[in-house]
Amino acid sequence: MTWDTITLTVEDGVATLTVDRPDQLNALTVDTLEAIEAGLAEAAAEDARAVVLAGAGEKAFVAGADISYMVDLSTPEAQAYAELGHRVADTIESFPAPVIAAVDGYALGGGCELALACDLRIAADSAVFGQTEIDLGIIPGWGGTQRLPALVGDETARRLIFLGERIDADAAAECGLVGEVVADEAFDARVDELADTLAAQSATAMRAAKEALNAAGDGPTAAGLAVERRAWSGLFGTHDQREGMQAFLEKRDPSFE
Ligand code: DAK
Repeated sequence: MTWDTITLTVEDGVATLTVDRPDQLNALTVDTLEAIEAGLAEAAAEDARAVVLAGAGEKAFVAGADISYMVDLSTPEAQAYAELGHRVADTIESFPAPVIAAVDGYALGGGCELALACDLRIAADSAVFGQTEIDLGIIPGWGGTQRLPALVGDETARRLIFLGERIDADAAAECGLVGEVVADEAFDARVDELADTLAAQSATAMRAAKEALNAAGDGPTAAGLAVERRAWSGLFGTHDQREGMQAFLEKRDPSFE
């Protein structure tokens, strides 16, 4: 199968799914989210024993949801987009093998949330993380309000979400957002090694371990995710959402109410 916005390879049990819109820093459109969903289904059909999620190009893992797509969304359209996004996150979380976010470059907004939905996060030392939605007059809408505090604690999650701070890979490791930081030049080899190691384990035990860990209770709850979806969609059509996104597209600072 081929898609315009992702590539998928499966080799020796390792599926590598690469978001492939480097000119837009791999920002996520509806097409991209649908392609990720289809790519994961294909990886499962090929019995992948580990999945690597990556971004094409030198600059970004994923620089967020596509702002030019979101700028004019109405609340019902935002709701439909949110449903799709949450379905993709569910697909990652319920994938029957571990999924690694290989973060090389920017992981901002929805890009950071995409990484949060994965089982493990590994970062190149030039990676940059952030839940920067507040700068656009919105909030994380793809599980960030639920998964981030579970990983980094409530105080740090509030700082990241309220301030839209961008943090480097070492700071991300320090707060528990990533498990491992690797020098840029050694990054691809280390990602391969980690994926191969996971793929060499018992797939049955791995699936059981993932299922049990997912049920441990410190992950996102359905109720929490529903509150987030509602709050996120409700911001579409507000002055600040329109202004925040228009300002990004016009490369100027926003003027919020
Ligand atoms: N959307 C659309 N285009 C983007 C983009 C984005 N998120 N990020 C970058 N681009 C585009 C830029 O507009 C530019 O396009 P041209 O001007 O060349 O046409 C091109 O990529 C290169 O970017 P820059 O010229 O800005 O490159 P710089 O190196 O100067 O800066 C940057 C890189 C990553 C610091 C900067 O591009 C930036 O700040 N980008 C925006 C990052 C951001 O705010 N991300 C959060 C977006 S809000 C959900 C799904 C997702 C979400 C929520 C819900 N569901 C489905 C429920 C999340 C929302 C978000 O992610």
